This record gives sequence, C-alpha cells and structure tokens, in this order.
Amino acid sequence: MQENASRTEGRAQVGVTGLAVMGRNLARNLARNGIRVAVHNRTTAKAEALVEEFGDEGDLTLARSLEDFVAALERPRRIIVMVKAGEGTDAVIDELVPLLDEGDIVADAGNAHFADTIRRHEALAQKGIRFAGVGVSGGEVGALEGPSIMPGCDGDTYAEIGPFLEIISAHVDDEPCCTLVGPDGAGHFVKMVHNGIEYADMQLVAESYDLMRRVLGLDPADIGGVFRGWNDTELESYLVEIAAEVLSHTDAGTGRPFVDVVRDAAEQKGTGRWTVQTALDLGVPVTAIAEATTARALSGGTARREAVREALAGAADADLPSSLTVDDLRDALYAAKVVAYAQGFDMVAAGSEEHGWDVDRADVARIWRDGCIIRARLLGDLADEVEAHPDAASLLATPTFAAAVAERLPALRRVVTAAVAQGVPAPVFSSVLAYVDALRAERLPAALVQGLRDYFGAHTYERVDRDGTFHTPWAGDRVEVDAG
Ligand code: NBP
Repeated sequence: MQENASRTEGRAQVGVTGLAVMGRNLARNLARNGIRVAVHNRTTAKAEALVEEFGDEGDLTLARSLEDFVAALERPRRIIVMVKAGEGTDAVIDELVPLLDEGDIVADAGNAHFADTIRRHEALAQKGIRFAGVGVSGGEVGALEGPSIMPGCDGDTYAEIGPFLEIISAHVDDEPCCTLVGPDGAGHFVKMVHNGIEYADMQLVAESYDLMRRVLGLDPADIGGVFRGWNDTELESYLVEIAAEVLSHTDAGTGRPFVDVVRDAAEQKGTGRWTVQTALDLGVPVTAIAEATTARALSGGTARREAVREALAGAADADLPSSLTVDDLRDALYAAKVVAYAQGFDMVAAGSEEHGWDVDRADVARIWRDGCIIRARLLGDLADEVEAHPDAASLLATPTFAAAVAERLPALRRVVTAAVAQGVPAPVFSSVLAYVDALRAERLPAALVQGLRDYFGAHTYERVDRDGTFHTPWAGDRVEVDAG
C-alpha cells in the first residue's frame, strides 16, 4: 500500500467503517460538512444503502471491500471504526492493519473499555500505526447533528484527526464540544464516566417522578408539566427536557400514560458497571453512580422482587411525620446532581493521576455542555468553577457549589425523610445525602472499624494525638504497643 502522499490528494479525507445507526450518521455528518468520506461496512448492503439514500448530502465514496476502502483514502489515512465494541473492534483492526502504512490513523469511536484502548494503542504503535480512542455521546441523533466527542490520542494524531471531529461535533458559542482529552485511554475513560453520571442523572429524575407521584399524588402528565417548568431553571438539561416529553406521552393502544405500560425493569450491562468497577479500583467514592447502577440491577430482578413483596406483604410499618413540596424536590434534584457530577469529576481526576493523562477537567465539562446525553446548564458553571479552583479537593468545596448545596441541604433532607417515611425507595437521593453528611462529619465511625480490625486481625491503627502505628493486644494485657 506504500504510496506517495501527494498522489492521494482528492481522495476521501476520512473513512468510516461500521455503518449501523452510529457510523452511518457520523458519515453523513462528515459529508454534510463538506468532508470527503469513504464508507465501508462488513455487510456491503448497508454501505450501498447509505450511499443510495444519502449520497446527495455530500461526497460519499462507496467501498465494497476493506482494500477498496483503504485505497479510497488520502494519506495519512484517517479511519473511524464504529462497530460493536469488543471483539468486533479487534476483528476490524486485525483486518485493517495489514492494509495500512506507517503513520495512518485508526480511530475507534465505539464504546470501548479504556483498558482495551490502552492495549490497542500500544499494539498498533509497535506497527507504526497511530491509534485514537474516541468517546462519542449523543446517540443516533447526536451522531448526525453534532455529538460531544472525547478523543484520546497523541498530540500529532489529534492534529490530523481533531479538526474533522471538531467540525462535526456540537458547538456552544462557536466552541466545539470536542477537544483532545489526553493520551491513549483518556477519551474512553472520560466517556465511561460520562455514562456513569448519566446513570445517576436518570435515576435522580426517575426518583423525583416517583416521589411526585406516590407522595404528592400527581399524575404523569402533571409531573411532565413540572419537569417542563424545571427546564427553565438551573435544572435545564436534556434529561429533564425529555423526561417532560416521556411523562406527557399517552400510549395510543390503551389510552394510558406511556410510563404505565412500560415494564419497570432496566438493565445495567454497560458503561455504568465499568464506572463503578473502575471507581472501586481507584478508591474513589461514586455513590450516586453505584446506587443508580444497583437500582437498575434490582429492578431487573423481578422474581426476587415478587418473592419479597409477597413475603413482606403484612409487615407492620412505622407512622413517621414528613412533609414534601415540589420546590423541595427541585432543590434536592439540583443538589443531588451537583454531588453526582462532583463524584464523577473526582473519578476523572483520579484516573488521570493514575495513568498520567493530565486531563483538564474544565475542558471535559466544556465539551459536555452540548451534544451529549448529560448536557446541562450546570456544566458551564462547573467548567468555570473547576478552572477558578483547580486545586479544590472536591467540587463541593468550591465557593459556588458549596453554597448551592448548603442552600439546598434542608430540602434534600426533607426529600429523603419523606421517601423513608412513605416507603418510597430513593437510593440515589439517600446516598447523596449520606455522602454529604459523611464528608461534613467531624468524626466518622471509621475509628471503631479500625479498632475492630485491630482486635481480630492485629491490623494496627493510628492515633489522633501522636504519630505512629499502634496495636493493642486485645487477648492479652491490653497495654498498647508501638507497632511502627
Ligand atoms: P452496533 O454496536 O450495533 O454494531 C453494529 C456494527 O458493527 C455493524 O456495522 C456490524 O456490521 C459491525 N460489526 C460487528 Br457487530 N461485528 C463485526 C466484525 N466482526 N467485523 C466487522 N464489523 C462488525 O452499532 P451502533 O449502535 O451503531 O454502535 C456502534 C458503536 O458506537 C458501538 O461501539 C456502540 O457501543 C457505540 N455507541 C453507540 C451509541 C448508540 O446510541 N447506539 C452511542 C455512543 C456510542 P454488520 O452490519 O456487517 O453486522
């Protein structure tokens, strides 16, 4: 395939292989923006259909084989792989690499695990092929109209591929929602955390709905109206906007609220679970994401739910006083969102530190302001606050967000109290409150945990009043010894 770069001028500038919903729309987005695109798919009919249906939107070159695809591209080749993550990605890379030349670029825009991206980056570097792990959020519509794009690669690779990605990304005030996040796995890591936050965000919206319905007695259409109103406040966000739409929708077949005809069981197979697993490895508490992921797993365990519901049908319950208003829920939702985002950004900082990526969290907040699923007004303020206080130990310790949470803490506590009193599960609201209370506490019962560990396992402990490591011989004379 060795060929003089100047002889490839006029050929396609970018290639897209993998033309299911995402790849197809990314290719159209590139073409609509005046970029010459070569398209390829394992099943050729999909590539043919794309060119036939949308060939008039721009310069789309059909490639029926990978050889034709590679030959259709100018050099260095820029190839976006948009196939099913995992084995599909490895299969495509294995087929592509023998056809490529040194310096060519393979950009995996699927939902890869960041560890796979690090591995692929290393393997391809040994062959002189440049690799980018590109997180893309915004779903099918975003891919077509402008997604949020989180590329992870070397600077020279970004110089080649970044300008194309920036053109097709969403824009806020002419700023692209795409920037170089960091090297190798950084982009897919940040995309993973984005999806983790998305889990927490969605569960909070769902818990707010449940409390409005079961405690305040509102019907789905009314609740849709409340969300619509909230979207004109500091809660303005894509998920609040579409919650209003889904809750206001009536099922055509039954005339019932759409939300009442949908089975109440969700899955948690993907990036939410990866986020929690990785957070545990890094030792970063992401309680909102973890509870949201667990809530999905719990909902999906329908046999267990039914068995326990029946077994506890006659359980006596406490009669606890509580009060709740729609305004309390609005304030609690904002405070809880701030905490969920703060936890996610702590995780980005920890991942960046662990892997030496030097990720700029303000940049991450900026490229999430539009195009992606968690896009929200909050992210603009978040970017400014992270930039102004880069060394803050938590977003919750920055002036703007400390004030925002402090102001709403009574409402958050009323919401959790009402949920507990009325027996409505609100795991993310509850965990967020416990997280804030734990961080605010002067003393934590971790001191007793350390005592217990020393008792049964001689694990030692530190003291508050002097340096060193100590052990008490609990089964002996209990005279403390210096264990340091
Ligand atoms: P899918 O994840 O459903 O993958 C289908 C594509 O993968 C088809 O083009 C298929 O080719 C190709 N493919 C498979 Br499967 N195995 C292959 C193999 N061994 N060799 C070559 N091609 C293979 O498509 P999608 O929903 O468009 O998503 C694409 C990527 O984008 C995924 O990694 C996904 O996680 C990610 N993503 C999706 C969304 C979303 O909202 N859907 C959002 C963000 C990111 P075929 O036509 O020949 O079967």
